[in-house]
Amino acid sequence: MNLGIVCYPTYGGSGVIATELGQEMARRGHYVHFISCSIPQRLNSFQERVCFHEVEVPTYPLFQYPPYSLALATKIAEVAEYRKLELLHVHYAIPHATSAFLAREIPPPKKFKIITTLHGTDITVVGKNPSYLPVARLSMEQSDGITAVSHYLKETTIEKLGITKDIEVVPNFVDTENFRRKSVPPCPKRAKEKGEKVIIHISNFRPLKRLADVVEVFYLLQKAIPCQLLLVGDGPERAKIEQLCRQKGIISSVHFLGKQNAITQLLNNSDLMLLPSEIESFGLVALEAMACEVPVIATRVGGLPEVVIHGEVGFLCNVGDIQTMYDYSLQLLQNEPLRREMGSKGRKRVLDYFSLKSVVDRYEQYYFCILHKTKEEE
Ligand code: GMT
Repeated sequence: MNLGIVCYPTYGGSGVIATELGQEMARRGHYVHFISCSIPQRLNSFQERVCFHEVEVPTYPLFQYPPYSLALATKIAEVAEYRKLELLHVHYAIPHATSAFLAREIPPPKKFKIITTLHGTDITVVGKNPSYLPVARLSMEQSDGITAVSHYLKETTIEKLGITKDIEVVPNFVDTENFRRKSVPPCPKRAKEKGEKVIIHISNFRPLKRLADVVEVFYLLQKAIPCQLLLVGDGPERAKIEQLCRQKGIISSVHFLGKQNAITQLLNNSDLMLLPSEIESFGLVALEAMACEVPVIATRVGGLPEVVIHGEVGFLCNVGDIQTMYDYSLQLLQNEPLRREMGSKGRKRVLDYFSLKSVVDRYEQYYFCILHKTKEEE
């Protein structure tokens, strides 16, 4: 089939999932057209049947905010017409689902079907905001299919947006060939040489990731055992968190690595992942850690309990409960057999429920189901 994929290109789970999905669909013989404002971060090598279409957003002094949604709609319409798109899969509802709907209205008539995948904040933060809600609801209702990455997100979408259309839950996935336990160069070298434990956190450093909680837990941990903290990613909270680490006198044990591509190397050098988010519709980084046999301590919110099974592959705590996160972290870091057991159960869980092959199979079946749906069935 000729498949279009619209996503955000930056670091972030939705862009990663969209890219991996498109690349796997191309390996399966489909023609895949990525449409985005710049090349998706994980689309970093040539692949047969994969093409990238960049959306240019012209500016004009009158525009306080350049209208990306309109430029995207125009680009979708152009790709749909000239590349004969049969299906357009948009990741993250706002504004992608709206641009897709608009693009289909642009003459000459277009028949491509639209599938919208909800990733989380497109519903839980942005979508339910009164400034966007009516248009988010309209765009979703106009999609031919909707998927959500967790049961939590499906229920929330129904409850908060009053969507009446069927929502298929298709979880996120990870490439278990790439994300696995493997021998990698040590990092940070000093920690490895001294046999210190390594704790990792990966995110886009937005307030909802609660970076300060990571620092507070680490502060207690480094008083109890020799350890270091890897902070991977970047975003609005970074300066504040660096300042917090200086104030607490722990800056020399905290590595602010910024955005990184070598996630598997970093995970393979880590003993524990901390993910204390205020909300998380899925938590793709937890899955990546589990695939590399790294136990995860996360919060009991959103879709995280569908990913991290408490007491099996890590532990779940209430949001902001630093003491419990610390207790579980210390328990794991001081008990290597338990840490390893949870790590291997995490890997097994990923292989059983979240492997690239099985989840892309589900997307592919869903694509065909939507393509073959007749008008009467809609
Ligand atoms: O808004 C964000 O946090 C970014 C968004 C994204 O584009 O990656 O993250 C959401 O989608 C991911 C992929 O499905 C999920 O793993 C994240 O849990 C989800 N973020 C939130 O719900 C906060």
